[in-house]
Amino acid sequence: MSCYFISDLHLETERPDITRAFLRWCQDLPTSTQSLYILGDFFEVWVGDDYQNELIQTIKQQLRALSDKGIDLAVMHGNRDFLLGQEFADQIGCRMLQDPTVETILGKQVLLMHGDSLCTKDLEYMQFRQQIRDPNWQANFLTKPLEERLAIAQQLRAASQQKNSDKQTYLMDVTDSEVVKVMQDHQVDTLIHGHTHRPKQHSLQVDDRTCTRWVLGDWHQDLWALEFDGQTFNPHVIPLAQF
Ligand SMILES: [Mn+2]
Repeated sequence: MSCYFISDLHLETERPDITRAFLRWCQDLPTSTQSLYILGDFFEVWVGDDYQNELIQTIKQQLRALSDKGIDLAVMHGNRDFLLGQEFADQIGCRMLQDPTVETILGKQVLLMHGDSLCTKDLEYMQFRQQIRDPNWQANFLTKPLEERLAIAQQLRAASQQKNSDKQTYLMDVTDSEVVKVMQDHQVDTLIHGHTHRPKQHSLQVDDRTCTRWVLGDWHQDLWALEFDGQTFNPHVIPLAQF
């Protein structure tokens, strides 16, 4: 029996290779799979549950097939798909997770996050994050016509790409002291997050405990999934070209 963790697929129509790899990976999941945790930025953009296209339909059908098989599906917002809502959750049969969330997974307490809230050195982004996570801002955005929402999303994405290309790399990674703080606050020895696209297993000291921070990989070039079997964590990394 295993649980899997993925994030940062950034699914979009322009990258059919990522969709293809994800669909195949889902179909190949062992029947004994207990849970699938999707820790944010699953979609490159999400402008509301009322927006439909072929990609969204295909992905929703696949996720529904997993939950129908009895796999526990849990989805957390990322900084791109933070508008995934209850309608989406009901359609695919998943739980929406708060960021952060502590879950007991196969007997182990694990802290789950998307990861953007750990990048506290990027003050400009933290301010932007506060704005877009504000329920009033979100409610207001969702009342706008679909065309307008798509146009705004397009602008935000272009602005973010421009900013990130100018940004110094230290701003794009987590703040170490913030990691220690969240692990103290939640009294866990394992943290799993994505967002930074810097996949790695980190070992760190929190008070007198040796802790582990797993950073999930993005799917830009490789399929990237972390498996936990109740004892050990195993990353699965497969080049997208193989699909
Ligand atoms: Mn992200």
